[in-house]
Amino acid sequence: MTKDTTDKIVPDMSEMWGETTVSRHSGNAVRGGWFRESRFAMFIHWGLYSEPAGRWQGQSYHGIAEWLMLCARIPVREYEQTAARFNPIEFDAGAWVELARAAGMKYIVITAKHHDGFAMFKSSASPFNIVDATPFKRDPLKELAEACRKGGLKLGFYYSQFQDWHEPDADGNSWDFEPDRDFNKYLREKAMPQIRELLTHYGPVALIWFDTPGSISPEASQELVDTVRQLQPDCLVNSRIGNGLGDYATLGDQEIPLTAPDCLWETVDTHNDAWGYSVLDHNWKSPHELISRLVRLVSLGGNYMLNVGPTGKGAMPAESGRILRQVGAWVQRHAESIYGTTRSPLGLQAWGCATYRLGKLFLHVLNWPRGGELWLPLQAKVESLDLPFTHENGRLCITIPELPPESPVTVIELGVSGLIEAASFPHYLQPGLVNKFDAPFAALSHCALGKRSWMERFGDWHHAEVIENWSDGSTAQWSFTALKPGSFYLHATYECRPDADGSEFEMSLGGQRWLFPALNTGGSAGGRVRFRRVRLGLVTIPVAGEYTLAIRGVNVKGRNDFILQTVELEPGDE
Ligand code: JFZ
Repeated sequence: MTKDTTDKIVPDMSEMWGETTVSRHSGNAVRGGWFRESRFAMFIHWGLYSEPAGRWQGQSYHGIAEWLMLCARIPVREYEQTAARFNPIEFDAGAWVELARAAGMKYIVITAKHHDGFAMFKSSASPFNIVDATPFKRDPLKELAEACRKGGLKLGFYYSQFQDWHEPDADGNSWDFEPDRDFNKYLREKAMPQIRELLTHYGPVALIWFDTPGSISPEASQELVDTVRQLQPDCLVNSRIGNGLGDYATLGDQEIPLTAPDCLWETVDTHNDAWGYSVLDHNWKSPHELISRLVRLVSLGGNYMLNVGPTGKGAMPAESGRILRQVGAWVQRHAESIYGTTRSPLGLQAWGCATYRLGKLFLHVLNWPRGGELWLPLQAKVESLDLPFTHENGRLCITIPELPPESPVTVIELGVSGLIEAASFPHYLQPGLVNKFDAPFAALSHCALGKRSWMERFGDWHHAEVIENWSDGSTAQWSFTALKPGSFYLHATYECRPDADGSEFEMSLGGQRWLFPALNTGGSAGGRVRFRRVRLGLVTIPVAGEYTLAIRGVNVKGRNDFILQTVELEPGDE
């Protein structure tokens, strides 16, 4: 049996979950040095919920498994009994650290206490902890801290400061407890003492990863930050502490943005769809996909923290090990292109992206072009490159083999001197590839850039940057340089809810222009955005040169029922 828990239980999740603003005090840059260098980290969601792993009393709870207690509305007294059968005898801190190292990860952040309120460490502030409440009796965070120290990795702790479903005075549990609460009582009696324990008993703590600040008060956030500062001045705090008090920004879960914030930041991601271990989740991402996500973030100056969910027995799922080792083998080979690199002056290209360190660009070819040529706009002087190339008028054309020489992702190293011109967009129409024109890079008039976030399964977030607020006369346009003539299929990816069905738009490119209708892509069930990629027609680029691709609203129906995510030009005549 399946229960759809997506819209019924927590209608206003996004309010609970958002918070990406950070404090700008000058200490961040210095204390965050190691963070910027590291680039790649392991996130571990492990707790009582790992034991039931998405199933409760014969029912399935698809989605993020660490929310089981809420999704199944399990009474505290019943949930507590899970502790009696939580005995993770296969837990081996050394093996986890070895895996993180093999994956090329530089630090680990583990759930010390998630929303269910169960402490994965010995705590005098609450007996609801792994040492006092389970047959296991060991403190895994102690063992992990020791293994990290030996293995040369930094360690940070996830701590749910606002939600604690075990406590009547914290936020989150509406099925056991009354709405009137004394949050300060919980803060003083559990959260603060436990954070103090974490910062005094486990050696140097690299960061505390707070989460779901919800409506936590500025005073409470500040008190938490002050406590961290007082006990471990070098310990970083992420933006989900709330109220803009973090040292660095945590973007939306699993968010691979097209543009980057101007501060220290990270994205946390899953290698399947859940954080905590779920027997229902087999949707593993491929090493190619994970490497693509890593290098796209690194090219924008961000960190990538990739999650694994060990089982209730304390074992890493076999798939996690296999996938992480494959990613790691690649990362180790290309270490120079990842660690310590800074935001790339070259923006996202049709073929992939670049990472950057002084004097070097690393071209990560995520989509291998057919036809033997890879183009990029580059004003700097090319000092070294192992492949044949031509470089004229700021246009670099590299001759590449028919097939990618390396798997999962080929990297081309480019030695450069002089200032590299920031050439993020307009970009080149790369021959032999699908060329994407994304929302944030469009010049807009009478429409606006917006963002949509929604859950597919429960808690499994997706994000899209879109062009919204269309009306008659609204225009989105992208300028680009075509290097060769050719024919291309034009595609648009949009959501068109029923009220906007049949809205008319005009596309124009070069001398060609025609009208097309937007076609109903369906309602938005459970707040989900349902995009469709539609082929609009065949267009011709008659000669090499500068072009503008424009989409204009002609007869737009509905009130913001049409949103456009991307248009694409796909080679049509090969
Ligand atoms: C939170 C937790 O609720 C979840 O269990 C997990 O620990 C995850 C890493 O963090 O979930 C979030 C938080 C923020 C967003 C989405 C899910 N967000 O802003 O998109």
